[in-house]
Amino acid sequence: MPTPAPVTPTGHELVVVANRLPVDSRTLPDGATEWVTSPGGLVTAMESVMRTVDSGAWVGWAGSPGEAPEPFEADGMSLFPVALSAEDVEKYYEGFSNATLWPLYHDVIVDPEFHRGWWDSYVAANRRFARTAAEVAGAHGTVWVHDYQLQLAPRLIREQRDDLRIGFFNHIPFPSVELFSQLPKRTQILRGLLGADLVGFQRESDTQNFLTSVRKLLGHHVDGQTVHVPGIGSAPGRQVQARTFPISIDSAAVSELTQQEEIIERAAQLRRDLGEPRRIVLGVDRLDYTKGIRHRLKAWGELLDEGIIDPQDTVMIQVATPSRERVDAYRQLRDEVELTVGRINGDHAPIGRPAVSYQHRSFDRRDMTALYMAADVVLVTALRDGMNLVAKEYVASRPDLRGVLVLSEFAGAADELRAAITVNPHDIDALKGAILRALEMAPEDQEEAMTSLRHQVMEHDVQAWAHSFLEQLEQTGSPETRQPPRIRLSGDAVSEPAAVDAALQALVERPRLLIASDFDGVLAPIVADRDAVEPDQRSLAVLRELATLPGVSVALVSGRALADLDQHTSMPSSVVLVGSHGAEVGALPAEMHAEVLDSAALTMTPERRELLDSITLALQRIALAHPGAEVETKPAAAVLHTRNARGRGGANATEEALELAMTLPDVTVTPGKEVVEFSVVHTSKGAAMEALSRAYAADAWIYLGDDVTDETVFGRLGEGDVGIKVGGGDTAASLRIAGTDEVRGVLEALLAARRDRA
Ligand code: ADQ
Repeated sequence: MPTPAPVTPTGHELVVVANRLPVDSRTLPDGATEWVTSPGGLVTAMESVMRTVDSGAWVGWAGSPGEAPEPFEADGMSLFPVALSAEDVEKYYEGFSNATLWPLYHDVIVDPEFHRGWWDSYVAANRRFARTAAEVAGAHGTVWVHDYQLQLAPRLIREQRDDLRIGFFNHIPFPSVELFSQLPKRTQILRGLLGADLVGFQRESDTQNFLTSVRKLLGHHVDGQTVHVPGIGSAPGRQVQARTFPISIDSAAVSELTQQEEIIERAAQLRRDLGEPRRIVLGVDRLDYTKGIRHRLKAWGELLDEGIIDPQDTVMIQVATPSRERVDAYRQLRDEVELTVGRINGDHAPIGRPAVSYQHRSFDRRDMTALYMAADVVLVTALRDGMNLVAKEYVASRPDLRGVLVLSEFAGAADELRAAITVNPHDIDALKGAILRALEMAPEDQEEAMTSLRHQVMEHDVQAWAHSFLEQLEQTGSPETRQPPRIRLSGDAVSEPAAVDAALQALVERPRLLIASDFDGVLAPIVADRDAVEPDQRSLAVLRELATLPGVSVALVSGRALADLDQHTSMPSSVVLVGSHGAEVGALPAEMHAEVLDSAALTMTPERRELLDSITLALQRIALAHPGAEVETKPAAAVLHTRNARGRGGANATEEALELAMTLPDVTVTPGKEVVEFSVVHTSKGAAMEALSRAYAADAWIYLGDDVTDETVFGRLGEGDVGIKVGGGDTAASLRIAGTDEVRGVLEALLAARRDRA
């Protein structure tokens, strides 16, 4: 590769975000650094996709701890290195990614470890990847985030760049909800993933597991493969798709290698080196406990012990690539595997030749192909595996239609490679039986099975995989399906009185009517001291009166805590009070409870209580540093008020609070007028109105509001509903009036018209 040319971060059309950059560094004799492309399947897939866009970028770690190198160009792609300190490598990568998530997602083959410090580092590292991605992606570009190390990145990117299409692909399995529920930060992870427009998995069962977790743990509505993520604060609701995209390999390139004279010769040499055995059985894996290497060796050892396999004519090669050698479980596995191989060889190897040839190192592509060509049987006995590319590489390496694949039913590849001999690797007898069946398979049966397997692998290659994911993302993440906030009125010109009148007249004709209003700025003028608020008593009296009319229900929907709202309005029990932007609901008729309250999104779990305490503390620190700023606490939220802060203090405090928000993936942050609310339950005024209107079976509703948080209600206006914005500013409401005096007028007109109708 040529000397790296520095690049400047300009808008890239397609940005891949993965833990690793597709390059490794090499130090030259003169001390300079050279970058060499690392030839993984993902790199190959992306190369073909990157050729179809004007400018592609890759964000990832360059592989050594410490400062990140400057961005550089490689193979027509701009590479943007992300820095990971030695501590990040220990906690984010080896810790939370590989000692917590990896075992949990692979069905707890070993016990997942959990440490709170690891989580903090995982959040911080995800934020760093997300920030770089948000910086380098062009307007309305596409970002594709890869794998379990970066599950928070989709949401963190969206918080900075709502114009982007964001996709996520999980290369490893997604566990059942029962297992996933063990993860202490499970809801944060789900919310992180739901920042994407499209979330992709290897197997259909992974997709279903994810959807079930979203439904059960977040309470979101799931319709087929679509998750309906409710609107948060002023952000509108979104739809997220979950789909299955089984990954593959560059099949044609592998198949092509098998035609090269030099590689054919390497395969023949390999057989000679092993003493021309009649049969060679091969295993190729990263040295990982998920790959079932111990089970395979156990079966092999027993077949030798029982004399069923003769080591004089049958040899096993086990390639075990060094992997994650600083993680305890991996060190232990290596010891066990090497001990077992040593025992088998000690007991059975003929002099000068191994019974198991064990290779603990990396090979280049050409050597790997030669190994596949020489192997009569390949054993893929993973206890759990997202896909397993070795299975597909073996098939692509056999255009001669010879060879047999033994494949674990717990590898994703088993869904597609139906003509393989499938096996449950936990059942050692079944595994021994499968190995023997493979060794004894007649050439014509091998040919039939291999023809079918090749059909699958050659047609569905990694390029097709990448293109189909990106095509689906393009449809899913299109602005039309994203439901951007609709602006019906701009500026501050008020509506014609006749238009307001006509809307009210049409509304009162509906049999069941819901009348709802915000409090501050609508029923009471905004004042500096929130406790000294003076509501318009006539407006409140009219609302009480409306609540007595047949077919009319009345609700007050406010950002204030419920108790606070109650104190300032003194409403009778016939008026429903909704506080904390929908998170607190006052007394309700019993039959409405299920509809309005019984939602997982609203439950105050111990986890959420703990989170709220830490947020309150952090906000109090910010308020202390900016005199005049204050923190209000509510049952499910903490609020920073900056109205009375001096000079730039308010703006600075808000900025610090929003910065804090970035570190809290499981919090709904709602900025309002000189106020930022952090809620640990997930709702909005709009969601509350929707639930109330459904519970009342209202034929239509009217809502009056002045704040940005009221836009979550106006965004839900349906046919026949009336939304009235009080005061200036862009709004999705259909009508605008000037202030609290006009609100009184509207309420009085409603009362008179509804009475007339009665
Ligand atoms: P891995 O767990 O790494 O990948 P796998 O799919 O088998 O597992 O890919 C391993 C790759 O490394 C293969 O391409 C193989 O040829 C290569 N390899 C193995 N040993 C090697 C050696 N000694 N020298 C050189 N190359 C070697 C994760 C998931 C999988 C999923 C992939 C892709 O765990 O389930 O299939 O991502 O999504």
